[in-house]
Amino acid sequence: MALLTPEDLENLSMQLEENDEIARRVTGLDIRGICESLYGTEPGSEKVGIIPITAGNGIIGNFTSSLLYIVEYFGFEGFITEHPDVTGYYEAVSRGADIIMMADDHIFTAHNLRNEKIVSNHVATGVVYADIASRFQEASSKDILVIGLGRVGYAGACHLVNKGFNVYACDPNKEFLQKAVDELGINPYCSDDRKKFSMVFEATPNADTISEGMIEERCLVSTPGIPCGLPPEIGKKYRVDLVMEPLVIGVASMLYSVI
Ligand code: 2YJ
Ligand code: MG
Repeated sequence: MALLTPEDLENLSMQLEENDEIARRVTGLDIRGICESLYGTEPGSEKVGIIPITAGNGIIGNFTSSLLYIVEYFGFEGFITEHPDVTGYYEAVSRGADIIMMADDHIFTAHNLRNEKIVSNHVATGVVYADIASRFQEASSKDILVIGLGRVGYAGACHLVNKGFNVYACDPNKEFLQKAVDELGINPYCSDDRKKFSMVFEATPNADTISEGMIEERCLVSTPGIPCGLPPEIGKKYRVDLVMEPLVIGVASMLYSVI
């Protein structure tokens, strides 16, 4: 997965407003409503301790401050520890954190110390973006396309299968595709199939993964991938509704999933 940059995290509140509006228009629910419905939870008095982590490529400017913004936006109490790493962990627990959030270059986790639930950003992100795609009110059928079957895409595909959708998926990695066929029973999709979708969940770290042959006019594309898989000219030509945002939606999903 691509590492976030400080630039990706600028204008989070504006991006959140835009995506909330699109989500409301195409699914009938905003991000908060989608998370509440997805997990059946609502924030209580949980306190979230956010710990900066220096391992690997180190601290990312705007990362922990963005998390604090998101935590508070969704109605939780939160704080960033003064120290990073193990010292920060000790500080977070000592200050009474109920939920610990921290990320290195490989994994970003939320761990609820009270109920022992733990989730990774990959899984929470895959599940929520897939769920958003599947809630498209103007969908022409229960067929849904998943592009990319890495950790994010696989989690989303699994959620869609469990929700009773007809899941088609593609990935250039034949082993990933075969695993999803064997374990989830998805239909392998290849772009010569001439089948078009009204709901697309895209989960790749690449641009231009969506081509004209895959989509119906006025379809919904839901994607956490940076860069965006939908070429802007195709988005315009097919009047695609696009839900895409670098951090907030995945983090909201993490929080609601551990409470
Ligand atoms: O604490 C910090 O500032 C850094 N150690 C944060 C690192 C953030 N990690 C990432 O961006 C990784 N790619 C994993 C998170 C997946 C986000 N979709
Ligand atoms: Mg992408």
